[in-house]
Amino acid sequence: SIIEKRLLIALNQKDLRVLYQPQQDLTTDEITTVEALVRWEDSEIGIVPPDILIPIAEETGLINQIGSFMLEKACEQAVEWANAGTPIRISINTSIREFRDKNMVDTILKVLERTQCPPHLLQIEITEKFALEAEAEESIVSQMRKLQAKGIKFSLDDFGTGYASFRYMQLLPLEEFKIDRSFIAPIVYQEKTRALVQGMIQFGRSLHMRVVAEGVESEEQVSILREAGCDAIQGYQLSRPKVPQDIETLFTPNE
Ligand code: G
Ligand code: G
Ligand code: MN
Ligand code: NA
Repeated sequence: SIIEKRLLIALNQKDLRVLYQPQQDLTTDEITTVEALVRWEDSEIGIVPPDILIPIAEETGLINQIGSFMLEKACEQAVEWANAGTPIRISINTSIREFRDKNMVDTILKVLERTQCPPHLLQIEITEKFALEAEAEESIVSQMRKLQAKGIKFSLDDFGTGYASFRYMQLLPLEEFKIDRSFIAPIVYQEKTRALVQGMIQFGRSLHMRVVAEGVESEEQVSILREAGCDAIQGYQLSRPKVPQDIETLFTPNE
């Protein structure tokens, strides 16, 4: 397809951009983590939003190249911020398909080494939207363990929307999960969803996992989440995804 052809060109020219969306820790109010989000505006076909880009990249196998590009950019950015006295963790999105690449662990470790990025500044989000084939489970878990042993953290994205939320939670070595924004939107006015979110947070606490609420858009939502013991928030209430220079102003310098 035309999109596939243009995407290949864009990847070869490194003509994709990365925006960063901060997360605020609710105990310290500090920004400790930012999520890296891919953006693509092609000179011929215009803006291709991630919702269209990512599925096409998955079908065509170009998702691995997007993953490498994002990883490299994120590591370079993490090093730049760390050198400036603000060691912020960067969380990148991956598709479960990227783990089918048997070289994934090596690729990640090489990029960390080349960029001199401390592994603890990298987090990898795995979305639970995609079904995990039984025969792939063992391999994914072992790849994750290898990376985890180096200090890389794993987060389960879009929690609550997949086919097997609890299965993923049981199986995968995860430090964190992110409550999908479809659960956060109604917490102020829908008692049932509020109870569900409070339950998810308690569940995270009993598993000693960090719980992040996504899509937080109002101060009322922040209060409910804070009260419920949620660890961190991400969403338009705090900041939209932005270019690095525009979110640096939110960081607290470490002296
Ligand atoms: O930023 P937002 O609309 O822009 O992202 C839409 C979707 O695209 C989200 O589900 C997000 O996880 C996904 N996404 C954004 N960037 C990346 C990326 O670099 N890799 C993968 N696999 N998914 C991404
Ligand atoms: O699935 P993932 O969490 O990676 O998706 C991130 C997506 O959510 C991005 O498209 C980002 O632009 C979007 N997003 C981030 N914060 C908000 C928010 O407060 N409200 C809404 N509606 N979308 C958000
Ligand atoms: Mn995400
Ligand atoms: Na999500």
